[in-house]
Amino acid sequence: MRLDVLTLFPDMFPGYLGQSVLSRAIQRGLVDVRLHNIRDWSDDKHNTVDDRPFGGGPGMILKVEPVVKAVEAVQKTGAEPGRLVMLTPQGRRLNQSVVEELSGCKRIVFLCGRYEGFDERIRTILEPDEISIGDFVLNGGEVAAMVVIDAVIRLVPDVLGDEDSSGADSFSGPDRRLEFAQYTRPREYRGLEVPGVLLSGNHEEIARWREENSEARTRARRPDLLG
Ligand code: 6GU
Repeated sequence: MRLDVLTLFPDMFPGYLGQSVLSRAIQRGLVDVRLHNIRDWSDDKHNTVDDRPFGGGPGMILKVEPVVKAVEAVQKTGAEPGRLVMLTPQGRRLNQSVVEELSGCKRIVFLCGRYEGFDERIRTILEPDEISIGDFVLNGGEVAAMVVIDAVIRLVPDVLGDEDSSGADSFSGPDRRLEFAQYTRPREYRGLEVPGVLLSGNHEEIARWREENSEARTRARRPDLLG
């Protein structure tokens, strides 16, 4: 899978990309991530990418020319333009269904905003798939792009080993429930014991316990998921 990120702050990404699951996926050639600085497509002598809003108001707005040029130039490289995802609190809310949908793309181009927002004509011209990671405001789309990348990459074939496959994750599978409680050694800690059934070796009973535990937790914590 090819991922391109357009941002004013490309340096926010390498630390995150260089660790754990994602760094292994990149090293194994399963994911190819390219970072692009939108400022490289500004054509005035001060490399301006933002300006004050017409009509007044606080903050700065990302300018239409450098952003449109940057996106079009990046989409022209590579075998296909790919899906353009704009990170903004006004987008559709990210959930595991959206993640699954994106994981089917061969290429995704992420457009991260900063400041108070994008010139509206960027939306009109580029018609991006706008995504929000929740009903709160971040300082920019960069962390949101990392969230989307992290969630999508888990679903790319072979990125996770069998050891930590994504099939049993919370929100995965047809029923979209929370995952059951898990335990590892020791069997007892501060008087708290691991449920005996998990030590029984009876796989049928273990499966039933997990099913019930998953349902009970979902009912207690996220009844909205049960419909
Ligand atoms: Cl995608 N961007 C920003 N700036 N804030 C957000 C967001 C995105 N999703 C939730 N809040």
